[in-house]
Amino acid sequence: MKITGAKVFVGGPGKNYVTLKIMTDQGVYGVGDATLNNRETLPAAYLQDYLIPNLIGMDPRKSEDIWQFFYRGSYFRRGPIAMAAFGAIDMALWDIKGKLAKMPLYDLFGGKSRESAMVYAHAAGADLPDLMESVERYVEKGYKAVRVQCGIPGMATTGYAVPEEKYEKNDYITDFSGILPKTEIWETDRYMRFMPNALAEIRDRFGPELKILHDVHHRLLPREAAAFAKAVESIDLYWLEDPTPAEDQDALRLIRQHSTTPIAIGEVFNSIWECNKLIENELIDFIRIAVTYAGGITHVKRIIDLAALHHVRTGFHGAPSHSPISMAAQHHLNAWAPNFGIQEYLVLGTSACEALFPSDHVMENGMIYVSDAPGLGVDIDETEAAKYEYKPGSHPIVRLQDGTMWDY
Ligand code: CS2
Ligand code: MG
Repeated sequence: MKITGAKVFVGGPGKNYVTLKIMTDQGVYGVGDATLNNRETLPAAYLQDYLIPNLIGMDPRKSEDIWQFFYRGSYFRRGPIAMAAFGAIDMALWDIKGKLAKMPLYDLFGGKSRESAMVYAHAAGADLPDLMESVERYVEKGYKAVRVQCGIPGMATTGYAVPEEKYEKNDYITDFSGILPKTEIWETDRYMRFMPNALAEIRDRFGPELKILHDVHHRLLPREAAAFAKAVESIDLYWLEDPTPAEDQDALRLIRQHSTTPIAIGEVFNSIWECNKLIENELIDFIRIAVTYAGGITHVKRIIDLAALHHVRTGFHGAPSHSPISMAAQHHLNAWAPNFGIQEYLVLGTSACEALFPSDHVMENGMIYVSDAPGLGVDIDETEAAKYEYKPGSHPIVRLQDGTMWDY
């Protein structure tokens, strides 16, 4: 069996999805997602210029050897661009494998450990009353877990809490008016004074059952993060996410020494080597890696297995940065993983997005029901894909009041 060709599509409704389709000499094909938010043309070029020419003629069933060929063979490896490109190939090869076996991927991984997987929604508000209404709407829709982000009184910009209407329109964080980023201003002191009390009010209003999550988005120093985690301990958060940038894996020890608040980290990591110490030293509770830019199913499965040994549960990244293809890969992993925790899930379900990526994966009452179709159970409609092209855009950047550059 041989790979005979591969195509890359860039574009989509309100997003620049990067989609790979791998064709074989037996008619079976597979799809993969290489979307790297705000840097989308780079994994596309990596695939087109370097990887696809090598793929032609390879046996698509050898997904492990092909993964090793690209990872070890590229010499300058790892990093988000390469890992997104390897990840897309890997997803497409697993899709082909499932179709050949006539089995959904979760069965190839070891079968379902659960019938449905819990997701969390994003509630946000310009201020606390606004946020309460947003949470209320999700609770009414049946969500069991909600991430809460709030504009901070006195802070010049509220970008930290992306307004809910933006998700529905699927334009989330990226500003497509040009390539130059807008600036947001961050003030740690105001945040530290306001947010713990706001979280306490949310807990009071919604009671003990609701799972409450909060994303600090890498904005605190390790000592501040430890103080914050300690201050919110009695609120019983499901998790506190990215309290500090985690390039310095050892710095996370300080948070652990001061608090039992569960910590979730990993959405910007691309390999096991960026989270192995965090996991082995049991400094986090949830690993936020994504199948899209962490080398696909083959590599992420290794991370899940390492995490399972250390009581770390999965909480895969699921912002609309990812197309329904990598979300499908995560639905299969979530159905199987013995150490599944929760899945982030943002409204991807616009009708235009569903037309571009048809699938039978279902989200209902805050739970995902994985599709039983062979392989990934999601496709790309090429007629729809032809309607879109790449649109330049940018994330905002963040500065402190005095102009100091900070973490987005
Ligand atoms: C966020 C992301 O979902 C999350 O937890 O941290 O939305 C993140 O801001 C984007 O993926 C960046 O592209
Ligand atoms: Mg996050």
